[in-house]
Amino acid sequence: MIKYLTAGESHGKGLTVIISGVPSNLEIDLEYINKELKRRQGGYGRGLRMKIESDTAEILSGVRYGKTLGSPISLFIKNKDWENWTEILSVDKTKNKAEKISVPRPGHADLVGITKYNYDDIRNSIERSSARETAARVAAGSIAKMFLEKFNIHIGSFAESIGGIYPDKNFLTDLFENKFFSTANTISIKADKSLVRVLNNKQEEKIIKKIKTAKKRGDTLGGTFVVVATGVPVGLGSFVHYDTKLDADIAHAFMSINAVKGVEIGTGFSCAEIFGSQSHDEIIFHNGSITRKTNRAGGIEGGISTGLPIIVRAAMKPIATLMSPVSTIDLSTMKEIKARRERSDFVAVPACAVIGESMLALVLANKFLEKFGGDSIEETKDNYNLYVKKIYERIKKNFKKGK
Ligand code: EPS
Repeated sequence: MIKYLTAGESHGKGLTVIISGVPSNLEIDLEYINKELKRRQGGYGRGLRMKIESDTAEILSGVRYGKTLGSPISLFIKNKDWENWTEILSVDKTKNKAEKISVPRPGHADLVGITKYNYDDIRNSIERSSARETAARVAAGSIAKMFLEKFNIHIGSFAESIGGIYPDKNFLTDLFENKFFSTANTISIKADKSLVRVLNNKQEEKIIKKIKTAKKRGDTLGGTFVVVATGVPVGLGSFVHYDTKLDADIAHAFMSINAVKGVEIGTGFSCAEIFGSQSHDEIIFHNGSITRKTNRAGGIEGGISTGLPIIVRAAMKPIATLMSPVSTIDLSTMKEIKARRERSDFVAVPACAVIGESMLALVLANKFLEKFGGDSIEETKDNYNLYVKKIYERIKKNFKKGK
């Protein structure tokens, strides 16, 4: 099964990720990985760092002649900005001459980090808690995506709202009514063209205006985003135990993205306000298969995928670094002071949605391999094809009248 580990500081030499459990003979396209990394860097309202970096991955192991070997795949993404931080981020003890930071930013990991790890410099908290780490996750996620695409599973995303500005037409309702698209990547094709990853031009204009206002105020904004996966077969995850549930893994994966404060699957919180009869998806037999009329459950029932699109919605809080900072204390004097300004983004919701795609891909690839196994992609395909072929045959046989 898929496991991955990232390492690297925001202004260190670079980011490393090792991903294990990918079957052999999966074709790896470096261009695909780099395209995903570029998508993560986009969005109106990003900070100056994104002008310095043009993230690309180097594959260090696990791939030969463009195909996976089944061994751990390691990737390295160089931090171009490292050149400007060699002294401050030096691993060498004798070179550590950086001025210590003692003023923690509210909303960031600064204070909890120094408290927990007994650091004597907030810089140590800043480096690893930075969302820069998500570049490594996207590199791993793009391998998971390439794997899933072999089974016609596609993942896409859009920003639903930024700074409270929603579109006039709620695309989510269409998603719940099963009306919106054929494959999830068509959502991304549209969203990729927007400066803020939205699906509506009028909304985009309003959002850009609001981001400009935020910049002028020295302020930041958050928002909500939606990630969708199509082509997911029925049967990933399980209800047998708390740690086997697909929705639990997805919630965990999304909550682990920097600045995410809420996750919903399907109608999420809003289903708590309506009758059951308005909430549950009626089961139908359509075109020779069992499906649902609607998809308010977001593609998961009882911790198991239903075969309908997986719909995840998440909320990102506003970036913690403010150019017009709020109050905090200086830990060297314990006196009140305005928080430090650090170079940062004003808005990163579009990037967060792209990261969400990778997180969902990693969860689904893991659950897919948990179910179908296979040391080579050919073996996984055989197992998967047999399962798909037999699903309805088995149900029909098991429920045959008079059996
Ligand atoms: C980020 C890199 C960071 C920030 C941002 C995301 O670069 P720097 O700190 O050098 O400007 O732009 O990080 C944060 C918003 C944060 O709160 O840590 C990236 O690569 O995505």
